[in-house]
Amino acid sequence: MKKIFSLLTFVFMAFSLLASFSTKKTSPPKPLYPVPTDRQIAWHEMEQYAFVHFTTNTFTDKEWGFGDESESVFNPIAMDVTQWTRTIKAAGFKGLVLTCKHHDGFCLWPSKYTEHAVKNSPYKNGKGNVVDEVEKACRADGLKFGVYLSPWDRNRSDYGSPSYIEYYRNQLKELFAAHKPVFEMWFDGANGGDGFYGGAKEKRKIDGKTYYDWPATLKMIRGIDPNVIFFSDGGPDIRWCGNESGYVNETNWNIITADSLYAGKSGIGNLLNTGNENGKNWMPAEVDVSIRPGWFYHAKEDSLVKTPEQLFDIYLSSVGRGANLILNIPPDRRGLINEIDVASLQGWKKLIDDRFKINLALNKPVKASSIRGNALEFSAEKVTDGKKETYWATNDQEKTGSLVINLGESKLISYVLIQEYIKLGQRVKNFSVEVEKEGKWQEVALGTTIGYKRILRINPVEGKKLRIVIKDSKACPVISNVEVY
Ligand code: FUL
Repeated sequence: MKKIFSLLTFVFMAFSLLASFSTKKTSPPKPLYPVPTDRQIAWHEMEQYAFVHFTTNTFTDKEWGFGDESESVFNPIAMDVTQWTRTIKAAGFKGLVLTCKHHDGFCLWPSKYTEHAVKNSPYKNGKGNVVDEVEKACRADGLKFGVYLSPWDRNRSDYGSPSYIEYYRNQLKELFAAHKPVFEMWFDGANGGDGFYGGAKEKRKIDGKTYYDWPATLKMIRGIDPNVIFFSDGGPDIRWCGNESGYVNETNWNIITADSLYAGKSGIGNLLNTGNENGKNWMPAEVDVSIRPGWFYHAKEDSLVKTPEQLFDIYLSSVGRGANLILNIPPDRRGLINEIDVASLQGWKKLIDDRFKINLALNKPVKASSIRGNALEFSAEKVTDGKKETYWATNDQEKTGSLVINLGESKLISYVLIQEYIKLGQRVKNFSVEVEKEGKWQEVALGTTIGYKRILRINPVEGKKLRIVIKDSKACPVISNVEVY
């Protein structure tokens, strides 16, 4: 009798639990515009890729070549681009962006539009094509390939006049026709100043807003390669983060108003670093920083290569704040990534693998303050199911809420990773993380924006239950993932 009674109680409880989830279909939250395009989503998911700065500067020990360097200086004697891509792949990067031409104008491919190129260098007796070799090595190693082509050209006599724009576009056509799909095109904001300019040796100033006629150039490239992501100070797909030191602001909005932005515009560093909560365009930040003080290899900087810990800090202040990281790794004069840089990258990768080894929250039970329409589809457990297309959401009018994750037993917690489902827009403005200690909630971290990914480093603390409190959000929060390490 007792057994039957407890069985009935169990059936009744299970039924009530099921009944508490409404059977009528609850609609998902409406997108909060602006939202990312498909190609921006694909870019967010890359998270980190390498920059490779390589040109005559590597051999002349300069950062900005004047434009009068002889092609004969470019002579990497032990060049092995497969060592670059192997190293980059092993460090966890998803792609590589190559300086096909830097400000000095020297082209790493045998462009038919100039003699100032690798075809007139000793490298492979003028038969080499570094761009092609790197692109092929990337494909072989499963890395995406990206192009940097400096708009500023200190070698060209016609820099500053309309014919240079034609030259620049012809080169883009050459590169994209031969190497598409290109995942990212990097437009540098450094533009104009003194240079060789075909022997004129003078200072030239251009109007960054009008000279390049970017809309026409971008349209032309999209015609050849529809999915390329354009980077510049003014996007349009992704924006510069406003510094070259390796961070975006803790408050990092993926949105900004692009109207008045253009590459090289001065005084916009802070805006680019934080984005704008009420911006009109989805234009997430990319953090560009070098593993060395300079962008090009200089033997005198061998002792200044960033350590694994420094790179880990950069990882947290870029990827960990919802931006993407483009880390520059410049090959040396042999044409190899130097052993010192390789060791540092390996150490960094090991730190990441060790510190984010076991996700303590995976598949753990979660309780939410409320669930959208009480629907299973938006339930709290969606944040620990390991699936990126599922999410927890609240009802439309609820802009606050909390999630309690039960780790099952007391664990040492050092990092908390949170992701918004950005396909529906960026929402969260303010949140905190708490850990339960002897029955009381103790605040262990505070945050503002989340976006694609937010990683919070906390003073290691023991705890069995962890609470994420969304204190303010532009619209109902939509959280797709929480990980705990
Ligand atoms: C800057 C350039 O002037 C540097 O040389 C480097 O290429 C960096 C990535 O962008 O604006």
